[in-house]
Amino acid sequence: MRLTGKHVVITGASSGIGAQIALKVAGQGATPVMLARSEEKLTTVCENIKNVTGVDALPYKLDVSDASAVSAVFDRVLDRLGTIDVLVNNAGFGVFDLFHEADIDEAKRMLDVNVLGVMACTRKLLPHFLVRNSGHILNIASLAGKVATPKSAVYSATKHAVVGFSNALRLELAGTNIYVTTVNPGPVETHFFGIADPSGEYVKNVASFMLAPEQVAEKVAAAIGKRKREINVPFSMNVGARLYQMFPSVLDSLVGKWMNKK
Ligand code: NJP
Repeated sequence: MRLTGKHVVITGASSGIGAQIALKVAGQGATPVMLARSEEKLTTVCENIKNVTGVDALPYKLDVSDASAVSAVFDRVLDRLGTIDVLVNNAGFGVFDLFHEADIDEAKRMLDVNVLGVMACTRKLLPHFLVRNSGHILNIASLAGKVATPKSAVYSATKHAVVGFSNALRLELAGTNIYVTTVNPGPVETHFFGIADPSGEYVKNVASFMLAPEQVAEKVAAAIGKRKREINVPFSMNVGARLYQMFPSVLDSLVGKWMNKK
């Protein structure tokens, strides 16, 4: 019960990786505070957590792209619990398309949720963490935030932004007991692909790399309370990402076509 008594706020907790993180931290004694737009899905996930762990997770309806709603919901959570120990910025979505066919309103929506949503939640909670000189922010970015691939220009841009934002924040907080961890998964089997890849083509092409959301959640839960810079999974894709960052031109010409899986 490593996380007993901890209050862990998770955005995008109504399905996929967020729901699994909630289950894992509840299993380690924490109270998950579950944020998402769908109250119905949140209720189902909270019932499952109660059945499996006996923990009462706390659901709150929130669209993270609405900064004033973020502020109001975090105030309500703080009024109720007094403290928040951990923030997992997980809410996000992707749309895979060629940029010349992209809908710019959809691009804006992706930036609003994936980037400004992360910033709004972090900005709201950071003063609370600073007063207590304690806290952990875990941002679910992506290996797409390290290596951009075709048909994900906007999605990759949002995740590069999350990685850059997290890196700067970590340096700003270096003299404190507030940790910033970036989580960069490859493909994970969740509802994400219902929006990102309705044809199923990408999912088929990356089947051998596909992670279960439980695997990512396990690593996230294990990192809580530790000064860990990044979680990069799966191992094979992380090796590829590191090589890419060292030799981008070489890899563009050698495996650029192979990287086009969408
Ligand atoms: O996807 P999914 P994942 N405000 O669709 C919520 C990243 N990632 O678990 O609002 C608040 O099952 C939505 O809830 P609802 C990915 O970019 C994934 O895979 O009720 N919440 C749901 O709970 C994302 O950042 C893969 O519809 C909002 C959750 O977000 C994170 O992992 C690979 C919201 C999405 O759950 C979790 O995605 C990778 C809003 N405006 C990174 N909009 C992957 N799956 O392959 C959505 O590298 N949500």
